[in-house]
Amino acid sequence: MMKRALVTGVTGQDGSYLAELLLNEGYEVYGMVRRLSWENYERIAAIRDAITLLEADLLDEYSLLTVIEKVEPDELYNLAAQSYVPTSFDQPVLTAQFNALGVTKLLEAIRRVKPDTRFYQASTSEMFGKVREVPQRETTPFHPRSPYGVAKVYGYYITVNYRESYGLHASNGILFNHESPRRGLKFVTRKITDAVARIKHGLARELRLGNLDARRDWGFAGDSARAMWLMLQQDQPDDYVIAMGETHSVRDFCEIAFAHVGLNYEDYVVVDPHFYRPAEVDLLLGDPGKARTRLGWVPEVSFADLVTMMVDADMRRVADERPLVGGYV
Ligand code: NAP
Ligand code: G4F
Repeated sequence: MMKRALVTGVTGQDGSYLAELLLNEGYEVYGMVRRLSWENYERIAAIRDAITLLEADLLDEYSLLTVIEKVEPDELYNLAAQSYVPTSFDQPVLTAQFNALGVTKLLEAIRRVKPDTRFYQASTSEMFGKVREVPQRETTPFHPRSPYGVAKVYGYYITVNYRESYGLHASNGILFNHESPRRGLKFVTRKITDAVARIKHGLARELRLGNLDARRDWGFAGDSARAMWLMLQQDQPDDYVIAMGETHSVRDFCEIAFAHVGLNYEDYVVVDPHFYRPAEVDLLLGDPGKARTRLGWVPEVSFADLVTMMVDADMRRVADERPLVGGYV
């Protein structure tokens, strides 16, 4: 019989890659979506007919119970969240309701309806925040620096707690930043690659950014999705850091992205304090040793290839947006 997987956040970057992977692995795939006034299914357009979408919201525990009763999933991947760190400073309560209490609501629904469901929680390197050691590994203490990070620490520990209290097969993936051409346009990598394409096509003159010295351990979202799936294939639930094991600054990212189309980032990037954060995460560098050894997880896309993949995709997309007549400079 086909295994059934339920993915919350299926319309997001990671949800779309994970749903594709699960289909390729032969799963019956269900995606949880919230009702919006306008459907936002662009990222899952290619697989829309191959998956089943069900409406529910992390804020509404009854809708979660109903979805789990309907699907009876073998595996549930909780990727839904308010995922943008700056928004968490502006909407700290809503962020906690989605990213902290939402996880409890899902775990409790699983416990009541189908306790043998394997559960994946999308935890994050933002929990390390003001880092206590370098590189960060599964045993590194947390020190979150944003309401987003604080809420995710709650989500992490409630997952551990349901595993320890009720014996649920519940695992945390502590994922470091992962990007792709499907990344939201506000996140720094995509903001840069979109701007590179617009500048190269003569549609923009500058790119305004905040802290160019922040360092991240950036990988490819498709590689991250494989790690999520591998975690739920293990006999025992556990928590894993998923990272590339290398760190680069925002400035490094700009340099490679602009150079890929023959431009010098220094001619276009303007530092704008508007994009500084009340508290910053200066340096993230993960140690993926446990995932490599226990899961056999090895990323396939390098940092440099990720940057050029994103620039190339935005160059094509922006070119297609150009009007047929009138043109741009
Ligand atoms: P994303 O592109 O922002 O997608 C977030 C998804 O959550 C969207 O499908 C969104 O639905 C859904 N969602 C938000 N609030 C919801 C609610 N109340 N009820 C139901 N669905 C809701 O994020 P992502 O980059 O794919 O990240 C996926 C998960 O991994 C998130 O939990 C994020 O915090 C975590 N994470 C991401 C990274 C990373 O670098 N990407 C690293 C570590 C952890 P709409 O389409 O309706 O908005
Ligand atoms: O791309 P970012 O907004 O991602 P951030 O804050 O690291 O969070 C992402 O990764 C987390 C994993 O560690 C996820 F949990 C989370 O959901 C999300 O996917 O910012 C990266 C860095 C920051 O240090 C920020 O200050 O880039 C710096 N930055 C500099 N200028 C900027 C900008 N970030 C944004 N978004 N926009 C700027 O103009």
